[in-house]
Amino acid sequence: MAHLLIDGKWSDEVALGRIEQGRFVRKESQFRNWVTGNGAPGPSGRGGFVAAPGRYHLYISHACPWAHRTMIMRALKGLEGMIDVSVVHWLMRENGWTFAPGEGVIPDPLGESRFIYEIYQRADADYSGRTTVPVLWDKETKTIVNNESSEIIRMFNSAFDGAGALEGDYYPMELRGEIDALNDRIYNALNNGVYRCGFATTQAAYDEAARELFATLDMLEDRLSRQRYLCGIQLTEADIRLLPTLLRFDAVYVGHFKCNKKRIVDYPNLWNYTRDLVQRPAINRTFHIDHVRKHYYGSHLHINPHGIVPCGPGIDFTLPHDRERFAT
Ligand SMILES: N[C@@H](CCC(=O)N[C@@H](CS)C(=O)NCC(=O)O)C(=O)O
Repeated sequence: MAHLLIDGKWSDEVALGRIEQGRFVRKESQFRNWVTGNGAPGPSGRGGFVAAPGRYHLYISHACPWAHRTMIMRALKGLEGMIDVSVVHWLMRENGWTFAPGEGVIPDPLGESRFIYEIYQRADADYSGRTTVPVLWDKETKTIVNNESSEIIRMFNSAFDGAGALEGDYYPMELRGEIDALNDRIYNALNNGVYRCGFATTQAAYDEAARELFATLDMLEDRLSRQRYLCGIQLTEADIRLLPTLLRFDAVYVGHFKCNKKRIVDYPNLWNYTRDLVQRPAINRTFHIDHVRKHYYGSHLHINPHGIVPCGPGIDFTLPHDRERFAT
């Protein structure tokens, strides 16, 4: 399980969230400032964080689905040359996320941190809380701008548009109501729903989470039988938030989190949709299935005490897909 900083000190206390009546309840992120085109404050937090190439640094894990969405938006918006990235080791044990050497690890170029918790200590010497990824760091004021992935992707979508980002609006005005409603349901039932299944400590809590999860997959399967993307003809933020969970589902959530009523490969539309998206070069280069498999099975020792990583299943994300049958 994950450890915590308490008053700036690394502690053995453990909390990815809390358990209430057997139910897993995720804790909220704490740094909530926004990068904006002109440095004005965003929907929360204070201003002063102007979008400028080279000013911000992103700390991520390739295993983490929340970090994954920020990497997808960064790639789709052409921000790879403007916002550098550090990648942690896949194994998260008693020191939280680390920069231990390993395949695909990119060390911290700024503070030469060994652990992600040091980034939080540097931002706030008295910080208490989880030390999660993703983290968006401001090199100029030397602090964390934001550690909430849903907000980081929102700012990446438009803040850098005047600074050379690629065209494309993944949260267009006319679809916001629909995107927000989908995000809500997909967050509770899927993105966080898989964790609610995997970390439940009572049968009733597990049953409730599993029921919501598969009802939501059924709903999405139906929706995607009629249109290419969740909101119709256009790829949106809702798709970007769904995809990381779909990409991890059969490899990890089916076994490790007991989400095994059906697999994604058993849903023809969801499975074709997953391949349609992951085969795009910008998205493909953000997906590292080895980090995913080794992280979950190796790190959550409370549900997999020996940390054994299973040998399968083999999943072929390169198979052709049939999604071009829809108009775009
Ligand atoms: N609400 C956060 C959640 C991020 C999160 O939970 N990240 C996990 C990895 S998948 C983490 O860093 N856990 C470490 C910990 O809790 O100590 C977001 O969406 O950015």
